[in-house]
This record gives sequence, C-alpha cells and structure tokens, in this order.
Amino acid sequence: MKNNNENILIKKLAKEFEFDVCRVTDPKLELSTELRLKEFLDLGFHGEMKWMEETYERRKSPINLWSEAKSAIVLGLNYGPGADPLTKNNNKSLGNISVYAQGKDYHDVIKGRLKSFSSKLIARLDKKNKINVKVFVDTAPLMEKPLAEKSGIGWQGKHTNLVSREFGSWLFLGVILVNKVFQYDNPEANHCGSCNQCIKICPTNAFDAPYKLNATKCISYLTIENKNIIPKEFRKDIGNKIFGCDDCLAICPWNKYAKLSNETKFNHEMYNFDLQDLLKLCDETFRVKFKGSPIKRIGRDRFLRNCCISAGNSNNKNLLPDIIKLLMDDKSFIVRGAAVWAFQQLSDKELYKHIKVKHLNIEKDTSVIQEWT
Ligand code: B12
Ligand code: SF4
Ligand code: SF4
Repeated sequence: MKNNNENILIKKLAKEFEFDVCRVTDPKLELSTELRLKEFLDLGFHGEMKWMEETYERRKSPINLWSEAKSAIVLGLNYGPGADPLTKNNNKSLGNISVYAQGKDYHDVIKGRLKSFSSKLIARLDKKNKINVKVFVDTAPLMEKPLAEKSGIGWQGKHTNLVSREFGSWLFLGVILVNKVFQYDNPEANHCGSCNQCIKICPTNAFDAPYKLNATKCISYLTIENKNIIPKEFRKDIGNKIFGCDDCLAICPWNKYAKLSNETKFNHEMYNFDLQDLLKLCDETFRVKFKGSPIKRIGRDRFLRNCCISAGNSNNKNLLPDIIKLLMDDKSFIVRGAAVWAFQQLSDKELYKHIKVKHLNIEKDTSVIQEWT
C-alpha cells in the first residue's frame, strides 16, 4: 500500500473508532524535550512520582522505549464540558471534581479503542510488512504531549498541556507506535503569544515559570498522586476541589473553539456531589459510587482526606458533626489529620476546646496530634 493511502486508512480508522483527531509523526523527540524532562526531575518537581525518575531512560525518548518504532500515530479524544468549570469553584457545598474525572475512566475508554484500531490497521496493511504496534494511554513512560505537538494536534501551552485550535484544552491523548514509516504530518506552531492567563490563575502558584510546572504544588498532584497529609500551605488555596483541578485549562482563551464531548461515557452531569454525602462514605459505599471512575484509583481514604479539606473551606457549620466523627473514629490517619484541620476552620471557641481535649485523649498518631499545634 502506498504511503498516502496508508495515511488515508489511518485517518479513516480514527473516525471509525470515534477519535476526534488523528495525526502521524516521527517518534524521535527533540533533544530539548529530553533536557527539559531531566531538569524537571533534577529539580524534584515530580515529588512522590518516583516512577518518573525510575523510567527516565525510556521516557526521554520513544525510541528507547521501543527501538523498532518508526511512526507515532497520535489520537485525541475530546472530553469538552458543557459549562465553564470555573463557575463551580465558588459553590462551597459542592465537592468539586475536575472535568477529566467526571465519568468513566478515560484509560479504559481509550485503551480498548486503541487496541481495536491497531488490530484493524495490522489486518489492512500488506502482510509482508510484518507490522508491529504498541499502544499507550498515560500510564507508560512515553511523553505524549511533545509527540502530540510534533504531530500537529496542538501545541504545549504555558500550562504545559496540549492546546488544540479545534478543541481548546480538552483532549485526552493516546499513542500507537508502529514499526513502519508512514507519511508524517506537520507540527503545530505555538499560539500562546503574550497571554499569561493560565500562569496567573493557578491557585497554588504551581508554575515556576511559563512551561515549567512544579507538580508538587499542583492541586492535581496534591489531591490525586500525593498519598500523605496535604501540606498546610496549600489547604486554603485548594478551595472546594476534591479531585484534580481545571483552572489553568479552563481559563485558556482557545477554549472558545472547544466543543461538547460526544462521548456519553464522560457524563459531566452525574458528578455534582454534595460534600455532606461524601463525608459519610465508607470503603464499600466509596467503591460502589466510583466503580469505573478514575476516582476509585486513589481509594476511599485519600478521597475522604480531600473532602475534609474542601469541608474546611466551605464555611458550612452543618458539616461539623460528620467532621467530628471522622476525626474521632476514622481508621486512616490522613483522614483524621485533615478532619482536625477542617474542624479548626469551622468550629467556634467553646466546641474547639471540648473536642481538642477529647480527641487528644485518644489520638496516638504524632502527625495527627501535630495538627493541633
Ligand atoms: C505526570 C503527569 C501529571 C503530573 C505532572 C504534570 C506535568 N505537567 O508534567 C500531574 C499529576 C501534576 C498532572 C496533572 C494533570 N494532568 Co497529567 N499527566 C502526567 C503524565 C503521566 C506525564 C507528563 C510528563 O511527562 N511530565 C514531565 C514534564 C517534564 O513534561 P511536560 O509536561 O511535557 O513538560 C514540557 C514543558 O514543560 C516543556 N518546556 C519546558 N520548558 C520550556 C520552555 C519553553 C520555551 C517551551 C516552549 C517549552 C518548555 O518541555 C517539557 C518537556 O516536553 C501524562 C501522560 C503521559 N504519559 O505523557 C499525563 C497528562 C499530561 N495529563 C493529562 C491531564 C488531563 C492532566 C490534568 C488536566 C488533570 C486534572 N484535571 O487534574 C492536570 C493538568 C495539570 C497541568 N497544568 O499540567 C493529559 C493532558 C492532555 C493534554 N491535552 O495535554 C495527559 C497527556 C494524559 C493523557 N493521556 O491524556 N499530570
Ligand atoms: S491544574 Fe490547577 S493547581 Fe495545577 S497548575 Fe493548573 S491551575 Fe495550578
Ligand atoms: S491560557 Fe494563554 S498562555 Fe496559557 S495555554 Fe492558553 S493561550 Fe497559552
């Protein structure tokens, strides 16, 4: 099959498997990408994500990950929300879940489609080609954003994520590496210009400079990747966010071209939960509620820890009975610690003294005890 026909086939398959964009590129990344990854790791911006450091040699170049790779097919799936996610930030009684987690886990949605795409591609190409493929969505040590930029799907904005002229900030990315050269598409130019809105809006000042994110300060990291107590300095700025953050993505002016996702598995309406209900979740009810969702991955304790921080920022004294129950009884020290903080934000002086004495009589964990100092 001639190069051009192969590319037509690739784009046709992308449509068939309901991807919104598909482009092809050379899997070799620029030296600057590798150096920037090294700088990110050297500065410790990856925090507890030790897997990033451990996989550095493979991550820095797709060719190190798979030496036979000759083309990268980059696919984007639009998860555009119906309303501006920034409007949810002021709703204090809400546990604010970021757009990407409002529905089924995108890893599951995309991976199956990438596999079916690949099988069909292999079947349709000339058998003599001995086609091999490897599929990726998020979890493997492959730098998906630089590959997507090189393929022309969009550009890496100052917030480091990929911005598309067609879909704004809202594309999930998936990649198929193939051991065959296809015709490569042209890269996209950077269209950020003098705009700086994503850097300015970040509630925790997580950007060391434009294009340089200190992940350890990012709410997405603090509420999802971080397994410990959330450092005090970030708690107020987290506001009502209980899983991820969209602020830098949502503010981007290129979202004026964004479109509502066609994918019914990303049902944005289902995920407006009242904090009061979430504070009552036990292991079992958590697992049932978040079956098939990316939220399930962090487990009930980390999730409840996040809900306590949000409760502490809610100004809602009606949450106090649930918070007191958690700080007294919960099995997890990260939940008890966050509940102590939430209690301190909401309680009046009388109740404060009473609960503090009662709790310190039974609390054994030093990190939780320290929350009272
Ligand atoms: C680790 C990780 C995180 C970490 C770190 C994020 C980060 N920016 O590195 C945390 C947990 C914070 C995170 C958060 C989020 N993530 Co994330 N994450 C990843 C992951 C697994 C690896 C990213 C990576 O390699 N980081 C290392 C750094 C060094 O690389 P980089 O971000 O490309 O950095 C580049 C720039 O800094 C640039 N650069 C540096 N200096 C300069 C200077 C100039 C002048 C220029 C031009 C460029 C430049 O060069 C670097 C190398 O390319 C990818 C999946 C994957 N395998 O690629 C998903 C991924 C990036 N995440 C994704 C999403 C959706 C999110 C969130 C929006 C989720 C949420 N709502 O909470 C947030 C967004 C936060 C943000 N502003 O980035 C999507 C992004 C899709 C897109 N359209 O870009 C991805 C691609 C997953 C997917 N398959 O769809 N994530
Ligand atoms: S996702 Fe939120 S916390 Fe993270 S960099 Fe963007 S605005 Fe800042
Ligand atoms: S908000 Fe502005 S600076 Fe940030 S990614 Fe969008 S266009 Fe670029």
